[in-house]
Formats: sequence, C-alpha cells, structure tokens
Amino acid sequence: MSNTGIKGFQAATLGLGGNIGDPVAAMADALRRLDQRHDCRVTSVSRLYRTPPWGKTDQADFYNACAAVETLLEPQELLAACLEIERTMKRVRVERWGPRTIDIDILTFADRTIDAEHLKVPHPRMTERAFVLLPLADIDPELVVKGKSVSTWLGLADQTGIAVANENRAWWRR
Ligand code: A4P
Ligand code: MG
Repeated sequence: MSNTGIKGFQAATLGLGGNIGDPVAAMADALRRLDQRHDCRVTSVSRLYRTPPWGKTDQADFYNACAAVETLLEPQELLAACLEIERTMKRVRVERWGPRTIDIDILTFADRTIDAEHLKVPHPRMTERAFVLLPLADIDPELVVKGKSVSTWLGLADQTGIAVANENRAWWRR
C-alpha cells in the first residue's frame, strides 16, 4: 500500500442466495450491479449451487453462490450498497431464515474482524454452512477464516443434498 494516505482497493468475499421468484436472475443482476460501480469490481464468481434450505426447512430449495470483490468502500458502505441492491430487487423480508428473493452477506473483508451492531465479519454462521463454504472454496479454498482454511471448514460441514446447478462460472454475465 502507498504512503499517500489514499486507500486502495480491498478484497472482500460475498455470499449470495435466494429461493423465490427467479433467484438466479436476481443474483446475476446483483453481481452485475456491484461490478458496474466505480468503487467495486467483481473479480471472481463461484459455480452456481442448488442447496436444501438451512434453518427453516419447510421452504423451497435455494440457489447459492459466492463472489470475490475488490472495493474502495469501507465495510459499512459495502453493506449499505448490498442492502440497497437487495431493496431494489424488492426482497420480501418477512421471517428470519424464511424465503427471500435475494440475500447478500458479507463473508469476509480483508483480514478484518468487525463486531458492530449491524455488521459482523466474518459472517457468524459461515463456517458451519456448506452452502457458503462450497462456493467459497471455488474462489479461495486457502482463505483463512476463524483460524482454519475454507477447505478445512468445508471438510467438517454437512454437504448433503447440495448440487452444482451451473458449473460455468460466467453464469452471472449477460
Ligand atoms: N448483518 C450483520 N452482519 C452481516 C454481514 N456480515 N453481512 C446484518 C450482511 N448482513 C449482516 O440481515 C439482517 C441484518 O444482518 C442486515 O440488515 C445486516 O445489518 P437479514 O439478511 O435480514 O437477516 P436474515 O438473513 O434473515 O438472517 P441471517 O441470520 O443473516 O440469515 P442468513 O445467515 O443470511 O441466512 N439455506 C440455504 N440453503 N441457503 C441460504 O442462502 N439463507 C438463509 C439466511 C437461511 N437458510 C438458507 C440460506
Ligand atoms: Mg443475511
């Protein structure tokens, strides 16, 4: 990093998921919207996965994917940008862990740990969820989160029922 005091791009990872409407179109749209910002670029996207619902299980299967971004935004600003995209896509926010058109979680941000009221990084539940770890391992299996690599966490997670829905990693591009 330079010594001018001007901050450069920082690396973050995002988890995307949805299970109502057309979640794949919504996730692709969200990634393109992020990539179009001057202060955020999408550098890598995982394969697309179809995953059984975690938590509240009496709902439709989800689609999940992860993305790596480089951003000039601070973590809170990146969260605001993601929430704005969610809102724009008319997410129906009714019940916790319930159906949603699109959910964007910040999984990691550089090597930072954040414990603010509205932002916890690394995402508190990511290391136990194969629907996060499988796509994240496509992008960066050696990334260390809470003391273990993503591939190590993945080996400890239950992958039952998860299937690759699209192995073309350009699935989100037009
Ligand atoms: N927030 C705090 N930390 C973060 C972070 N790292 N990234 C706050 C994003 N947001 C963060 O989010 C509520 C608030 O969390 C945000 O406004 C932000 O200030 P929310 O998305 O409304 O809450 P939620 O998603 O209903 O709850 P929660 O616990 O965040 O749910 P998750 O963890 O997002 O899980 N099953 C499958 N197979 N695939 C899925 O994608 N997703 C969920 C939701 C449940 N089951 C699933 C899936
Ligand atoms: Mg969430």
